Amino acid sequence: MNIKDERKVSIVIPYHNNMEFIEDCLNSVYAQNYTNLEIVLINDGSNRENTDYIESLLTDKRIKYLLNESRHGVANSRNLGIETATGQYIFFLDSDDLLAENAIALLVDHIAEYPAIAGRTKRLLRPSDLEPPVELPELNIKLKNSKSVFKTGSILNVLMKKDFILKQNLKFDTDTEGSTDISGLIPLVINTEGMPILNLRTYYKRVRNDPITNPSLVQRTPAEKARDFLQVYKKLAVEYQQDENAKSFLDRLFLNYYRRHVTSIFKDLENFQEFFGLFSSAVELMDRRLLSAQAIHIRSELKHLKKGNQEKFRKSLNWHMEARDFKNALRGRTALKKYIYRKVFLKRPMRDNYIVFESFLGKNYSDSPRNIYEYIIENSLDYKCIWVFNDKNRKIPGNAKVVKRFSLAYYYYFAVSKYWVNNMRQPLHLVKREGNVFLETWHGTPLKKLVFDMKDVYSANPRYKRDFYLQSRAWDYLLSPNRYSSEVFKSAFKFDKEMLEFGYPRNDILYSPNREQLAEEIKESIGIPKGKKVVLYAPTWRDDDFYEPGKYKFDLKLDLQKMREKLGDEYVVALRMHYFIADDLNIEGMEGFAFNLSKYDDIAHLYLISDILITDYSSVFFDYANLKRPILFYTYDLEKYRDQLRGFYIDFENEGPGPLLRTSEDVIDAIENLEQIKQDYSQRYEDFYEKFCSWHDGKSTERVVKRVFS
Ligand code: C2G
Repeated sequence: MNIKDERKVSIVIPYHNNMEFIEDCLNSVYAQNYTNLEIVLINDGSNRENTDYIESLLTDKRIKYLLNESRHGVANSRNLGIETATGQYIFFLDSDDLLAENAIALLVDHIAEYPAIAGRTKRLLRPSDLEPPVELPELNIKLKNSKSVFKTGSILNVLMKKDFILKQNLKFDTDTEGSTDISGLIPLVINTEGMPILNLRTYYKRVRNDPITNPSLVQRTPAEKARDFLQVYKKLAVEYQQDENAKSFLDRLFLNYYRRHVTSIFKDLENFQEFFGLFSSAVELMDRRLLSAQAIHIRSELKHLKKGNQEKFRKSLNWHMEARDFKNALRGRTALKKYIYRKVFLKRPMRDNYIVFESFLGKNYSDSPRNIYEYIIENSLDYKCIWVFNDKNRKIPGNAKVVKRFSLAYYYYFAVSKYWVNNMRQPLHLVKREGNVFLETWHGTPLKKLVFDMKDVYSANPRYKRDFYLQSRAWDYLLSPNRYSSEVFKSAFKFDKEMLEFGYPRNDILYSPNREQLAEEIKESIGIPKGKKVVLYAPTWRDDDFYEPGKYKFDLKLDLQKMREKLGDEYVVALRMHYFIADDLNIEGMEGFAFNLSKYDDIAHLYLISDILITDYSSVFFDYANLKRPILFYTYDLEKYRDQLRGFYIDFENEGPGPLLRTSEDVIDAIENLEQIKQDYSQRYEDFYEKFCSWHDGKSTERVVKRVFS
């Protein structure tokens, strides 16, 4: 043990029901290169399951474990931590956050004569945030005014001397759930002039990705958080009335809070009275001299609050919100269009016979929305149809109005059309009006786990779960292709409205009586040589391999050269990338054998023309199985996909209707021995068909249209 290790650091971790993150948190503590630690872990009334779990992780001798039978809140746990701690230093860590490996060593090394020191905090949204920066900056220590260090109101990532804590009687107020750090911060603010701040990352603050089922304290609603904050502010403003330093710190916290949150708190008019009262009594306590430094609209709102004049406050706030919206609208064309949408289009009358269709984010004319649309025009139903495409010059059958995605016309039609038909999620900023009917067709039977069934999301968008939840609240009907999917959708999407268990309209074509003739026509239009059989390769995307949200990479691992050598006499290959894949396939030199059909509108046509499907974890095989043709799975990254990225709903390896293959050679081999594979998998295929395809009979579209549109 070196000399500085003689000073013990007590790390205080309050814990309440969180199985997902605690292990990473504890591991980051166990891995500290500063070893003279005492880990005070307070299990604050967790349920049995979580308690068993946490207890199984307490493998380190340096742990002091305290158990509250019922929940008392974070503030109480931290106070208990202070009472229990025997170290010379105390550091608070939240149980979903992580420490950098050298965090404690750095802080202890540089605290010197100061009572406290802070490190740099990095927001943790995705695993890559844990990687060190490419160029590690040189250590740099700044002395900062403690009022500005604590302007966020958080006590995390601060190492404090225990004797200072005891002398100042530093304690956290336990009256509220949230905003409890503030009471503990005040002694630090008023008794330390300057405080050292390190420029190196010591703390990773996790931004949880599931605020719906597992919200953190900061993910509660704006109203819940504001109630706590205002209560804390008022109590402390009275307590520290005579202490100018503390009072000015509190008033600044209040003003910042007001400026940042007032519009979201008052957006919900139901709470107007309550919050008017709460803010009025808070403003009463604030030092009036601070008003002069505020922007004119904030000043006038605060004055009306102070005088208790509701009408004038309401007017000022409305003006504030209108001005803010208008200012935002001037940021650019997109913002302006959204502004016109909200202020003008949404006020136009709704048209009961308008339907807006969109498939795969406007990329193509396909999938169930297409079948529903074609049924409507073929049966001359009295609707005006609007199709959304990225390309405004798209030509499609019938006389639908074509609008470019995110154009002004797009917003107009979304505002006035009663019906919306979409196979994906709609943008969050589209507002569902009273009377709107949203038919969500979705786009496949799930093999890979979805949304709320996914443990954690290593995707490009850390707000995925929250967004998904908000978007799916707008869906009135959700199509289901089989009973199994109905169950999954209920749990994965938390969908509790009407499930249309009619099979997928997109698969009707696979039961068409003239499907042979259709296939010939399609082959000819694509230019597939006559007499050649077609192998369709349609893999899915990888959650962790992207350029930016919605733009994913794909590395073609199928050896086309070898395939041509071995199979070229009999077959051609149709390559069909997932619509998220941004990489263009390079098939130079493969002309006549490989066809890149990634941009082809509807994959159902490609099913019709193919003799074999190769896929991986894509839902395409659930649809393809309707044709009862052979399916091969090219699953070169099975373990990673199954165990790290997604997880599966079914025992794919034992239930799938075809073999799982690891290499291009295996794939070629399987194609050369297709008859054997058909025989080997015939029973499995039948069972699979029964479970996933049997609702299909070519009449799904009719059933859907009759239910939703008449
Ligand atoms: N698709 C396609 N070409 C591919 C892959 C998929 O045209 N190479 C289309 C198919 O219609 C498929 C749909 O996109 O059914 C969904 O694709 P998936 O690979 O299953 O992936 P994802 O978009 O993540 O859909 O519940 C459905 C899925 O689990 C989620």
